[in-house]
Amino acid sequence: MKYSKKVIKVGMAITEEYIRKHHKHESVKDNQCTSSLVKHIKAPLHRVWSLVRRFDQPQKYKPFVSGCNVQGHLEIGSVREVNVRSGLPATTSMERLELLDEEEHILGMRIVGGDHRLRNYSSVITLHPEIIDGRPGTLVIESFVVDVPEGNTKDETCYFVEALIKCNLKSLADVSERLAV
Ligand code: A9S
Repeated sequence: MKYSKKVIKVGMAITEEYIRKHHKHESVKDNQCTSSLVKHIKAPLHRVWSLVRRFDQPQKYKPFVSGCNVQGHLEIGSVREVNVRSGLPATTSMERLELLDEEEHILGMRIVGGDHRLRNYSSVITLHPEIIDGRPGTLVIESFVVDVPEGNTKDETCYFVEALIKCNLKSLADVSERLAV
């Protein structure tokens, strides 16, 4: 379906408002980089959220994750140990659940350890209902802030993390749309 320029303009303004409201990472330092990515998924919000909200099972949609252990229950402060697939520049990542809002469909996490180079990484993912081609869809916005590692530039770091998040969101779309039975 071809959307008019006006509809696209309104859609972008709404997305910008969501980013202003939920994806403002406070006090981004000069040695950090931050960005946000948007994905339109052709599946109803409750189905996408059922995958995103499982802090204890990121492997449900994240292609680079082979497994995950969480001590205790799914609550703010829970820390998960993420096992990473071979061939990536890491084997484990310790990640803390910072925010889980079941009403507003917001999940926030912070990386607190691991044998990788992403220091002070925190991310927020938000889900927003939308209509795509006349059917229930989900607008997903994911933003992050992370230290620029020694020896890398801000652009390289942003490019690296954005590429990973794009893979995660593509996989989230594939899994959500496949579930649409
Ligand atoms: O998992 C996420 O939500 C986002 C990122 C950027 C995860 C990155 C990663 O798990 C690798 C994919 C292994 C890449 C970590 C923690 C470090 C990496 O170098």
